[in-house]
Amino acid sequence: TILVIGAGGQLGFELTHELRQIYGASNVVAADVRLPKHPELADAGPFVQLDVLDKAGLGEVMQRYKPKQVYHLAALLSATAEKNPKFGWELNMDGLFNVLDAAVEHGTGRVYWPSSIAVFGPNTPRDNTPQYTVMDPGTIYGISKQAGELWLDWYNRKHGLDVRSLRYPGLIGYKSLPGGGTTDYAVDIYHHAVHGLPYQCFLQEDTYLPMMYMPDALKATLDLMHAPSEQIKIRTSYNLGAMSFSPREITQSIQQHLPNFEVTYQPDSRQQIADSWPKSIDDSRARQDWGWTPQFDLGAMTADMLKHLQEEPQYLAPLAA
Ligand code: VAH
Repeated sequence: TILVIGAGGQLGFELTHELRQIYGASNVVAADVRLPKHPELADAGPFVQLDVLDKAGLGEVMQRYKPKQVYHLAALLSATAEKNPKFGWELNMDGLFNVLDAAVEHGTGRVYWPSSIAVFGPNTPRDNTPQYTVMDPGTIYGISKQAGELWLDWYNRKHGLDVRSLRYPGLIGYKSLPGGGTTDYAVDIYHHAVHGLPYQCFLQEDTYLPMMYMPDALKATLDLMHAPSEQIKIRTSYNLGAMSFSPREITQSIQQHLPNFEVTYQPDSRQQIADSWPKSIDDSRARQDWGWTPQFDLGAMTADMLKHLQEEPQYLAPLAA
């Protein structure tokens, strides 16, 4: 059995779907603190309501399902955690400790926990950011991810726990909406374009950020989790890259398909967060250690996103005109 904690989130929903395809729906337990907004989550396979801060509740789920693998994805993302810093720290850290301790107690084979480019900060070299470098994250989310990475490595060394992690760039997919991130504009913009609505972007048009299409993020996660343990040389978290683009460039790629689509720029507090993050990532260690290669560039992502959102309106966000 595989347990996905935070299965209702942007990544969790897609990862649960993918894992159920590979391992069989009944072998993948979806857990989330909120009842599913996507009916598929509970219809296609087992679902449990779980607050990862509830140690006893987590213990019961671990006892009941004895998962061989746990994907712990529950967290507050960058923008949300800045508005709720203490809860952001509590959920991101105490939630991680509860999962790590439960995994050691129940002898879980492998534990996955996502990190982020948010671990880098204003003094980190921003172009082709190396695996090992200055990291001075300025957001609570980034601080929690940096601390969490070091705890993963510690649990690996002290308890032999097979923990694995990736520093995701901004993730973009059509099946699920992001929740409170700084890179969410790159998802929202497609929904507005398909609705035929103009989009007001909360970042400046020349804000370059590392980004990745969801199929690539899922491939990287599963490639990492399926690699033999001896190939995983980094037990904090691997840099992971695919492409970088700015709001102007993603707008132009959409206008190739929808020429009348218009975007205006109204930077908000998320601009400062974006300006503290890398513009591009050196992920040579992921390529070297476990064979990472991305498939999607901006053009391919835009064509695929627009096609799915136009042909499968159930995924289209309901937007006020
Ligand atoms: C966020 N989407 O914006 C997340 C991610 C790199 C960005 O960590 O907070």
